[in-house]
Amino acid sequence: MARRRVPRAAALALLLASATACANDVPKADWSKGLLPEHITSQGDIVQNLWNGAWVAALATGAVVIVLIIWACLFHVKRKAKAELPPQVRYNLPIEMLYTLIPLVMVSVFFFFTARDSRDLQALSGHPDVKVKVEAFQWSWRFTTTLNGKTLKPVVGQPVSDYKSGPQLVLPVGKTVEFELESPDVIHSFWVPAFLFKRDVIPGLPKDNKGRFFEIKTLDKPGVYAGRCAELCGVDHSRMLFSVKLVKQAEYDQYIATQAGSAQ
Ligand SMILES: [Cu+2]
Repeated sequence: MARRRVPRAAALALLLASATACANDVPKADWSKGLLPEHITSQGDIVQNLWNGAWVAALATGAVVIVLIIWACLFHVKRKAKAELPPQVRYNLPIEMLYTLIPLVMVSVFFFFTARDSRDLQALSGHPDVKVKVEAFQWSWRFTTTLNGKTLKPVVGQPVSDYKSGPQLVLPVGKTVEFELESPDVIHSFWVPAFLFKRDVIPGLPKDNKGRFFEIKTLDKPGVYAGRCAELCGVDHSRMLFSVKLVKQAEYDQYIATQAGSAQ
């Protein structure tokens, strides 16, 4: 029996190793951020705060409920000697109003913060520093950058198994970027986990539909960040990978200069 266990353990180790090798584009979940990955946009601050607040509220509610359960178990058990019913509280108006009002207040508080934050996350300044048109197709991405009235040559990708070899969108730090999403075929979803945000790319949305647009302000966190399609869109959906590279302004100017020859 002992002899059979060794290969099984080895096989499990191999499986785990290959599973983690596939998942190299998954950002590290950070306990200090409530298991969210580190974010690279100022909109990410909003999401992080909403997430933290929701956890605090949920844990506080949980704590109150657990204390009430323990209190009821300890001090309101039916004594064996007394067979009669304890005092009943049916049709007790104040208590029934309390049952209704407390959840109503809790849901309203959640609703208020969610509505306020989704409004802020969808806000468009109308004058972004950089505009990026994102075309999602089966099964990759085409990024077309426009800044200062100039449109650069599109970056077009193809299905890949490593996000680093997928199409790369280069963006400057500390700038506002407006995204416009378009799909010629099926529904995709544009997801950069480090944005703490994703948006479905729905074919056939009218040109002025707000669902096509969103805006971010990049933080000063240069690096290469993974992106993917988050809506099952066909056979090569899982290979619809790309990357976002955040660079300092000087490096971005250089990048633009190398693209200038091909600018339209
Ligand atoms: Cu897709």
